[in-house]
Amino acid sequence: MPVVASLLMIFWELRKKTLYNCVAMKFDEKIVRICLVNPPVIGVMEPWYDTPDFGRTGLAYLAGYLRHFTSVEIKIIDAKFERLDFAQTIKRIIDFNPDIVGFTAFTNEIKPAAYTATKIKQALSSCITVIGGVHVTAIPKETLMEFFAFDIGVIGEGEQTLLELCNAVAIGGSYRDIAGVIYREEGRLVITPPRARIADQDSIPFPAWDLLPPAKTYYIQSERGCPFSCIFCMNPNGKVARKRSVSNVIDEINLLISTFKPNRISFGDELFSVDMERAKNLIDAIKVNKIGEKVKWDVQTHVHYVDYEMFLQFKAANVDRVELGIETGDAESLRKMGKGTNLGKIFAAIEAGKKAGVNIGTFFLLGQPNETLKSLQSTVDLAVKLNPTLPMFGLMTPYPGTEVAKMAAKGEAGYKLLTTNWDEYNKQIGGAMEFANLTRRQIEWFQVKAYLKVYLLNYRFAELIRFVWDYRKAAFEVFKKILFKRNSLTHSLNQKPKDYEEMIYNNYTTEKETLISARDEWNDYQSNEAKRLKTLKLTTTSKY
Ligand code: B12
Ligand code: SF4
Repeated sequence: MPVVASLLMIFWELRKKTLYNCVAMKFDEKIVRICLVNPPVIGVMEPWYDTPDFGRTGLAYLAGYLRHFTSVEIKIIDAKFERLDFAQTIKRIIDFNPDIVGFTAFTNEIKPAAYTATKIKQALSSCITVIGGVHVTAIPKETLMEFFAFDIGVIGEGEQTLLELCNAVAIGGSYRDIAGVIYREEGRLVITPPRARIADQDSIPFPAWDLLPPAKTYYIQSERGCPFSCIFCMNPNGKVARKRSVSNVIDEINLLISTFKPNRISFGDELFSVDMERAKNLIDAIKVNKIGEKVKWDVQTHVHYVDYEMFLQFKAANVDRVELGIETGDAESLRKMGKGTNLGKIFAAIEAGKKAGVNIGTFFLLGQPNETLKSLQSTVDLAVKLNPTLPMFGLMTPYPGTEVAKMAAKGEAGYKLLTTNWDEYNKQIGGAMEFANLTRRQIEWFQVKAYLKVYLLNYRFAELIRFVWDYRKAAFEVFKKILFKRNSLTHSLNQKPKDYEEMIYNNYTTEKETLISARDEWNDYQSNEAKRLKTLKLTTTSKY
């Protein structure tokens, strides 16, 4: 009997203790309110990006992850998708009264994000501002030095890091043990060890699309990463492709279709078919699930990872378009680009696609290293010969973390960096750098000529009219820039608030040298991560 009594006593004490711990957790730990923001635009130049009919995938992923693994109150404000200007965005954030505001930004979005953060800091002084996305990932120190309004930078993949940040804020803990962040402590920047990328992509919950208004298009991500190292790309997701299982992807698409009834599903994957066997299974599953009958769908991939059999499958699954990065018609540039392609592979891929009756989109990038009028001409000639359904010609832009940015900062390959005003870092009409062998005017004329020639020399007159109409806003900006001999596009950015520059300016401009060291640091991270991931057996948790 005394034994039973003692056991009961022990059990009771333990029960009290556990109960106490739970209650204490509830009292000490607050439910964090977090607002995730895609900043507004400072001018609509590319309506398909600046006033998109889709939300930002990265933010939906972060929200989906947070709510799955912890208790938080989350709001997503996608100013571009919701057509909000700065005042409206700022008001919405303030009304939500968050503990944390997390901004996402490509390079051309970093200043709008910083402006919004500055206003939030003024209104809600205890609110913690976090910046994530490719720009801060490429140049973390400079981003925090240039933009004082950001308290914390999240470097690289953000799901786990943001979760740990929220948990730290909930208990008032330190950020020191959180991998992949940069923050200020006693006036100095602290940078923690790099964050390991998530190997099992199926372990990531679906994006929280329900936190945004229903969209016409959804960008989904069936894999992250790409084995190549193109000189103009920092390959943010690393050189080892981490793939979701076919069933996991199909479940997401079916859920999107039944919940939101979109018109289009776009695969945001760097290389949709990097694993050809898996891609073929995925295309088959798309066909079996009759997805192509319910929505338009498109993918981006690489000429090395397609063949006639795959194109036939694409056709059977009713794909709307397969997009391929061609970049240039100059064989020498192709050889040095790090894309692993050549003219032979390009022709073979496009011929196979056409033979199967698939619409092909192609990306070209004008302004390759040591570009000349002759090499530009070969690119235009190639584009005319390939005659893709949708040709797209961008201008080389020295995005931080890329080899091209390093070359431009060093003045190599005929590049001259004009500015680190990130508002100019737009691929279609930006003015971030000059080319030694060509004036910007020449290269911009080539861009216009290239579009005209592909359509006119292939007798596609009606399509040209439709193309010009669809892309009239950007076409008009390019024409204005050429006619008025403008180097910059800032004159078109007419939605900038009056105090835009003054609010952001912090007496610090990112120096050219940063773009040189950034590339080297990024390369180190990429190769360490590639080594780590290659030792893991990257399998997905389920198979279709
Ligand atoms: C799909 C895509 C697009 C889509 C985006 C659609 C959508 N719904 O999101 C569209 C077609 C709109 C697009 C447009 C452009 N794009 Co784009 N795009 C991509 C691509 C292929 C994938 C991006 C993606 O969705 N990844 C999946 C999500 C899950 O990842 P993520 O967004 O990076 O977010 C993760 C982390 O970055 C981080 N994170 C991001 N934000 C935040 C915020 C917080 C608070 C935290 C904590 C973490 C965090 O956590 C997220 C989850 O892990 C990338 C290449 C790449 N691999 O990243 C290029 C890429 C991002 N694009 C690029 C560029 C240049 C552009 C354009 C500027 C092109 C142009 N016109 O000149 C436009 C810009 C549009 C604009 N808003 O101004 C460059 C950016 C380079 C740079 N330094 O800025 C990239 C890297 C391509 C490249 N190779 O150069 N793009
Ligand atoms: S193929 Fe090149 S441009 Fe495309 S994601 Fe890979 S490294 Fe970047």
